Amino acid sequence: MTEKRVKKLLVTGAAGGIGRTIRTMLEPVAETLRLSDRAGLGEAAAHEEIIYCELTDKDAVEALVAGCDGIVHLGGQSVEADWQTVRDSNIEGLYNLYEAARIHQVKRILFASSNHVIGYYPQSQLLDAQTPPRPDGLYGVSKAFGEALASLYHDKFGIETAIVRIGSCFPEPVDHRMLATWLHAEDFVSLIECMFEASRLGCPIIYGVSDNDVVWWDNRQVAYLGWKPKHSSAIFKQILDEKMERPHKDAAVSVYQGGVFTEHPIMQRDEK
Ligand code: NAI
Ligand code: 15L
Repeated sequence: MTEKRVKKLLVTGAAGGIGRTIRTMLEPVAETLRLSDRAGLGEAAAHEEIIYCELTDKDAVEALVAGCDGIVHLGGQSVEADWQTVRDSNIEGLYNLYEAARIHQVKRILFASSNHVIGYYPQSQLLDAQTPPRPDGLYGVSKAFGEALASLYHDKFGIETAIVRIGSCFPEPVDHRMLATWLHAEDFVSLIECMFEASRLGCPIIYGVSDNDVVWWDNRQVAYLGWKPKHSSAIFKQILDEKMERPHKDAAVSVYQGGVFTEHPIMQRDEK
């Protein structure tokens, strides 16, 4: 990227696993990074601003978004939990974010959706951007809400969102399922670059996955973004085969795209 298209990029959830990993890699994307979370973010580098913010606090979120021209929204509940926890961060918090974006005329957002929006599809089925949600829990339902909210703010207000159904963004795959779902952090960052560089983004659904040998998701409908993941989970296959037995073919982790998330109960507040 030669000229930085984004002047001030807000990254929510910057203290989380993905946020911490990509923080230093985002420097080429924007002139200034505004990093936000409710958890610790350390010291700000020269090109960074740090603002602590609870996403459920509408006024605080409105102030957080002021002055930004792009958002990477990673903040929120990132695994299955009780309804109140999911609702607060992923429904209320997301609504606050889109309202703030509308008020401050932020035109482009990346929404970190999840493969758990489509977790109940079988691993044998190839999905694409037209595939409707089939969530595997309340967390997946909240991400489906987020996808719908992004669509509404696109149609009504012209705010463009890259809805990224992230697979598994970790340093390496930790089980056989992740050979299909793995997303290398560098590939995620190159997607962020592409979505802010594109002359027209729209509101596409993009599967956030590296160039793995095992393929469940078809990104051809977003080829116009020019995103080409460079990494593959294939190099981890032998290590995984040596480290652990393949799960039984009838186990949820072998049958469903969302794996063990399909087995979680509807959690109550005191059993997180
Ligand atoms: P994480 O749980 O490590 O980080 C999420 C961050 O959001 C945390 O630092 C937390 O403090 C913050 N947060 C949560 N609720 C908040 C609130 N109400 N107000 C302010 N901050 C709040 O999650 P991770 O792995 O970094 O994922 C980032 C995003 O990507 C999440 O939205 C997650 O759902 C999504 N995602 C991640 C995947 C992965 O493989 N890591 C896969 C699919 C989706
Ligand atoms: C997710 O949505 C979670 O945020 C992450 O922690 C992993 O569980 C990932 O999906 C996955 O399915 O591997």
